[in-house]
Amino acid sequence: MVIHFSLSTIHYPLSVIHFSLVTSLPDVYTSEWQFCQISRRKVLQPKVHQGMLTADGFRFAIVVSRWNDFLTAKLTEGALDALERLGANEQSIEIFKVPGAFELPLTAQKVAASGRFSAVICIGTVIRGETSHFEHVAGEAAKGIAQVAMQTGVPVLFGVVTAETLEQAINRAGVKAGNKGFEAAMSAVELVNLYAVMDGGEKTSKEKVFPHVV
Ligand code: INI
Repeated sequence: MVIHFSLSTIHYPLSVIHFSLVTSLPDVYTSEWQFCQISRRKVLQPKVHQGMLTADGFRFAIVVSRWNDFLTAKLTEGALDALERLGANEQSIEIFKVPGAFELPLTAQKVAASGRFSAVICIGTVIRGETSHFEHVAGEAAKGIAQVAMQTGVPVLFGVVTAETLEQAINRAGVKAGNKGFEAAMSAVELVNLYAVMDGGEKTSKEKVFPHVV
C-alpha cells in the first residue's frame, strides 16, 4: 500500500491520491492522511514569538472603578480568578479603586509609572444612558488607557465593559458572554510573557506556525 501511494504521488493529481488512500486505509487514519497531503505544499515557517500563560514572577495592578460596583466586583473576581489559576499569589497583586471609568487612565498612568508592576488591568463598566455622558466616559477611558500603555511601555489592559443595556453589561460580567475581567487578566499574563521574550528572556518560542507541516 505504501508503494502504491508513493507511485501515485508522482503520476496522479492530489484528488486521486486521496481516493486511493481513503479506500485502503482504516477510517481512523484517513482524515489525517488527507490533511498531510494537502499540507505538503511548501509553507513558510517564520520564527514565532508568543507569550506563555504563566503569572509566576510577575506583578499585577488592578485599577477598578466603583461605578456599577456590583458588576465591576464580578469583573475583578474574574481577573483574580485568571491570575490565581495562572500561578499568581496575593503578594503579587494590588488593587486600586477609583470613582468611575473616567478616572481609570490617570490612575493607571501613576501605577504604571511607579515601575512596581509588570502590567496594569483596568476594570470598569459604562452603560449607555439617555444622554451623551456614556460616549464621553467610555471614549475617554478607552483613549486614555491606550495612551498610558503607549507612554509608559507597560501593558495596560482594557477590562472595561461598554454596553448599550444593563442586560448586556451583566452578560459580560460572567453570565452569557464571558467575563471581561478574566479576559483582560489572561491578556495581561500573555503580554508580560511576550515582552519578556522580546526583551531577550529565555522563553523564546521555537514553535512552528503550522506545527503539522513536516
Ligand atoms: N462611570 C462609569 O464607570 N460608568 C458609567 O456608566 C458612568 N456613567 O454612566 O455616568 C460613569 N460616570 C462617572 C464618571 O466615570 C466619573 O467618575 C465622573 O464623571 C467624575 O469624574
